[in-house]
Amino acid sequence: MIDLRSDTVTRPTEGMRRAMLEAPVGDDVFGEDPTVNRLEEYVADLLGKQAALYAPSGTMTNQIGVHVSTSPGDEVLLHEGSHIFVYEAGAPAMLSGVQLRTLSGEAGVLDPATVRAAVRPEDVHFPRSRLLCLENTHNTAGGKVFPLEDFAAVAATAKELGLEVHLDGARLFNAQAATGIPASEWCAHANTVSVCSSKGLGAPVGSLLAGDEETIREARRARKAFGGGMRQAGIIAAASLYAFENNIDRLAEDHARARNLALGLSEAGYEVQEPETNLVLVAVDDPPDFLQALAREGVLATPGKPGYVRLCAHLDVGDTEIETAIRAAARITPSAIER
Ligand code: TLP
Repeated sequence: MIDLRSDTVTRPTEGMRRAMLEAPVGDDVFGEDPTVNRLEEYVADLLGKQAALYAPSGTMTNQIGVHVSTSPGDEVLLHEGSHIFVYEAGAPAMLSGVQLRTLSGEAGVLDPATVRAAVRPEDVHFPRSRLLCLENTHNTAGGKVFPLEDFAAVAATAKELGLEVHLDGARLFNAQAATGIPASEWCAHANTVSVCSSKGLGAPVGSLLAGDEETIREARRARKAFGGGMRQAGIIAAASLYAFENNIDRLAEDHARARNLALGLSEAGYEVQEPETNLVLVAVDDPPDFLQALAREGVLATPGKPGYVRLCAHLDVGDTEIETAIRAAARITPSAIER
């Protein structure tokens, strides 16, 4: 089976496993795990933030980000296709008692006018608009980069209107690899940033929330409350540290493979959205049916935005697997069937 469902399916490499085996550990709830502490410092530095907090998942770091910037009853503005809205099981309502207000925007981008129009005036009837969540790269848009200038402009509007900004940067380093712009440049416009080591960077688990020291102190409390306080977590944090140290630059290889995949699929007759990073969206009439047919041909993918399936290039697939996947998909296109 060629597994193109997600970059989350990668297995730790030899070097990563060795780093895990050799990691010095302590009790991280006491702040005594040297590997976790090193990882948090490393990532804070990488993102240009004062501090960072290690947590089990991107969902948890997003939810902690939402939690530390809001109070129950507040309103959070975010794109209608954002991961926090679509894929996090209603957690903002469950864990933070906030209301989500979804906004539209091309390719996952929100513009300043849309945000300005959505922010509520001060009035006893209205919820308080408190937080804007942005996502880069944008998953349901097909791994699109949020252009830095647009990001800075919408974040500036949010701040002017008294909102905080949270960046879901689960695949932020893909944006860095695609543009050559350091991840920290986007982070400079956000109060909190969530990044994942378990996506394209290839760690088995682990995300970090970065921000200023006071926010991260609060975040540490929220992590405990959400059940994410871990003990000798250095064992897994070592994999994340290895991922950040070794696997950022190679993301460009995934992007090249995603481009090849897109090209091969469009040559086979598919309507394919041109990838900017490692995600490829393919339009199909009946996504569940198509995914089953593709699986019968030995390739796994997932549903994408409505009417699309998503295929993902990652650390565990090489050029051969991409070629095989193209041939498998070509066998099930209507044009291939007619021939
Ligand atoms: N996304 C997963 C699925 O949940 C859809 C994937 O396969 O793409 N933010 C973004 C933008 C994400 O894409 C994801 C994972 C997360 C947050 C959540 O990360 P985890 O899975 O660690 O909770």
